[in-house]
Amino acid sequence: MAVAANTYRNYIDGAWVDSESGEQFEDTNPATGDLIGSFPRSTTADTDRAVAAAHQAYASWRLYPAPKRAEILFKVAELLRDRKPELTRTMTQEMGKVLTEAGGDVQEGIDMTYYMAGEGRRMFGQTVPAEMPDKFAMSVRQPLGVVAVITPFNFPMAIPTWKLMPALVTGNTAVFKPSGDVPLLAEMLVQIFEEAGLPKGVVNIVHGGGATVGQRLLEHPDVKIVTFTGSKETGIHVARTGADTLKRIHLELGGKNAIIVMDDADLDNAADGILWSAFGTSGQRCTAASRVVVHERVYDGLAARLVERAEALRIGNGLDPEVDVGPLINQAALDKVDRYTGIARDEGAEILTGGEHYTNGEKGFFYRPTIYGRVERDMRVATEEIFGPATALIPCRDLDDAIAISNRVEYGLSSAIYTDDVNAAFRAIRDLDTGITYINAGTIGAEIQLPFGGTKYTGNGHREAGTAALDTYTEWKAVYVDYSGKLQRAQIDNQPS
Ligand code: UN1
Repeated sequence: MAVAANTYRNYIDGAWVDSESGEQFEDTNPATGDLIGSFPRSTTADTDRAVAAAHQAYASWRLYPAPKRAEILFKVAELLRDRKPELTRTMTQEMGKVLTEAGGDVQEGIDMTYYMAGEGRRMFGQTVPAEMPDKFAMSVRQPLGVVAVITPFNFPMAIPTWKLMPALVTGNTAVFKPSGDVPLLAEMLVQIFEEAGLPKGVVNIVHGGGATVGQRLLEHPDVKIVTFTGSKETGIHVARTGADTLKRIHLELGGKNAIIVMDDADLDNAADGILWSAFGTSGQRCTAASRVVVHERVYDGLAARLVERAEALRIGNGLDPEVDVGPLINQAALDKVDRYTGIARDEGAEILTGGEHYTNGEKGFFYRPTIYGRVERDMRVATEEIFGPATALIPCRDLDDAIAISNRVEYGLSSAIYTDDVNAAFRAIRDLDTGITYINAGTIGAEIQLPFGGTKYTGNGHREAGTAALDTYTEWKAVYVDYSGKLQRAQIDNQPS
């Protein structure tokens, strides 16, 4: 077939190769519609080749001393740091988030890479006393094999590094299938791995659809771990399919994160936190605040501040440094937010601001920052993930009511409370059923050295980031060394009857 100027390939077993399908899909800029490049529409056979390469590479990669694996990751971190300006700009063009946020996404990738490279010299196990004399007992972390890394569009650099870096430093190998909306950033990351000297087959990238590449990864018996960030529906399918070959499944799914604002809160500070959490990245963060649970007594004051500030946000192409809110990722995402505005209206909520497309001569997928007012706790806009620049203001009576409303949804990623009352803050920490809670800050801005993940339908109990991530990519081996030179049995077998 005829190929466009910027035609990219898969990377399998240390070589850049076309898909055997010979087909490509197009990657476009969501702010302008401009073509960014075309990428292979890979097949099951391409996926099998990548898994075979990763499987073969695992035999030697697992035996590399971890500090040596880490040296390569440190080099990757340096290359990411050196290329931060270029990666940032490309991300804004490919994904749409404004330059400062794209820079933050790249920075999170750099931080995670350094952090996990550091694990190459830690990866602590336990040594414990043994029951018998002349016996030694310890535990060590062991890798599992090939990891399928399936990533979303919203953090094109940060999320792949959250998954790839702990997987690799612990001795696993990977097949990476990035979102078809952001294949270029993924490609650039893999180029950096290659440049840093990662041995062939340790990381492979296969572009293409979930129904082909993704599905094959879920079924392939040589894939031992699947790490997936995306929707609840797909996550359930991943878990179900992976169960047939007893894979370890790590899921990072939806959110319906709430910020509570109590009547003693600093309303200006709260309004700033809400704005940033609801409309940053055009609301396309798993951690975005799509609910604000506000004490009746301060409802009007907070609503007025939010509307005024939301209307001052500048919408447009994220390459323009004056712009605060970029486009949504694609037409389907834009349609979904607009559908929810219709639902909010039908359910009897107020549309305090926004609630419509933003055009103003721009071609992209823009939606006005939107606030639904006087939302009742069980309305659909109060319970379903929207993943766009829209948030629901839900009035509440007191702290108990606020916590009950917050916990009423099926997700449990991130939560926040604005209050000056230390007792209320600690009750919220204890009772908000989420994996992350912020006090006097919005719901976004998780740091990479603490566990990231959520309760309920947000996931299946695993965590990314911090040392908790190591649990996803390793399993424990307990080791006993008997240096007595004779049969000692064990304490339980030496008891008088
Ligand atoms: C996500 O939205 O999937 O806490 C990740 C934050 C970022 C990561 C978000 N550090 O908002």
